[in-house]
Amino acid sequence: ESIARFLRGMPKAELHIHIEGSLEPELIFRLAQRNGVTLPYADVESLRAAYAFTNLQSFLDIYYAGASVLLTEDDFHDMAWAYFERAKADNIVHAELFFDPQTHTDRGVPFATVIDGLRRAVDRAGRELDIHAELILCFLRHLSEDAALATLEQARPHLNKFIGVGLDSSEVGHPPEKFARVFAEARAIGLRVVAHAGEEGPPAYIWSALDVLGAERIDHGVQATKDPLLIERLVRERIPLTVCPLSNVKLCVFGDLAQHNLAELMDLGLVVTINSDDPAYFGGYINQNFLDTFAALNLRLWHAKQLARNSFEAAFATQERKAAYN
Ligand code: ES4
Ligand code: ZN
Repeated sequence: ESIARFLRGMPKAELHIHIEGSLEPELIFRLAQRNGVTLPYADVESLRAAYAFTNLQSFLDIYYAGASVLLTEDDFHDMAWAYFERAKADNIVHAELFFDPQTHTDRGVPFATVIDGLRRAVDRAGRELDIHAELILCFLRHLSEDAALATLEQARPHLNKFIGVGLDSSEVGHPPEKFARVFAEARAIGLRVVAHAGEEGPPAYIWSALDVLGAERIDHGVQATKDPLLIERLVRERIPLTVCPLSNVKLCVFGDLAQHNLAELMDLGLVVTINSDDPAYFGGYINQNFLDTFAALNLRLWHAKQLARNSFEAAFATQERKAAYN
């Protein structure tokens, strides 16, 4: 119907996409073959059949296995380019891509191979698709802060190639405070700061992402509704939440989309955005997230317009660029 057509066609920014989570099973197998990597799955169908998750960790185990086929600069380019072609089809005009260098450097892939392959696709997307994209380096929170500090050192020669840092991977048991020093260092360099918080973890992790890490946006943040004082803070400071509805259902944060609190968060006055997180694993790209969420929660045209506006407000872009988007 008409709302669906509006959602598909409206220009939007995507602010929460793990580029390794855009690796489709077909591309995983093609890269495995190209690189002589053996996968613990016989074919695309049996890999896809393993995509039945019960929580964040059950997903991450398979997500890191999938990323093991990425070895060369071309592999990183091809992965990101496939995402940009999907993004164009969904009318994304601005995208901020998370990447997880430690997943690759810990396998012996040089940092430069990862970021140069991704940058080649980012620059090409600007030229050929008119999509403005940026990279955000995420530290893996299940690893040590020293490992994160070493990664930031490896990134220093490449500071012109990414705009910020984030924090992802296994949340519970790895609070933001664990990474206080590395985020202080990143802020001192002038990098933008985001963090996953309140996906499975408690509201206290959202507080410390803000107060200890200096996060300017919260990735997920859906647990915030458990803490009215925190909601008040997020509203007052216009801290955006990058919400990923299909992800939350696939990882059993909500029983189904009808139970998702996205509409409640919007009604409370939060700057909410809709994003795809790991689209190859969670059942769809950004427009699928919009369409399914709007159907399940019976959202209206004003929600659509608000969500698009929010995505540009929350973006790390110059005021000039944002004005051109709106
Ligand atoms: C992730 Cl859904 C999610 N949560 C935390 N870390 C991640 N890395 C990739 N996807
Ligand atoms: Zn995420």
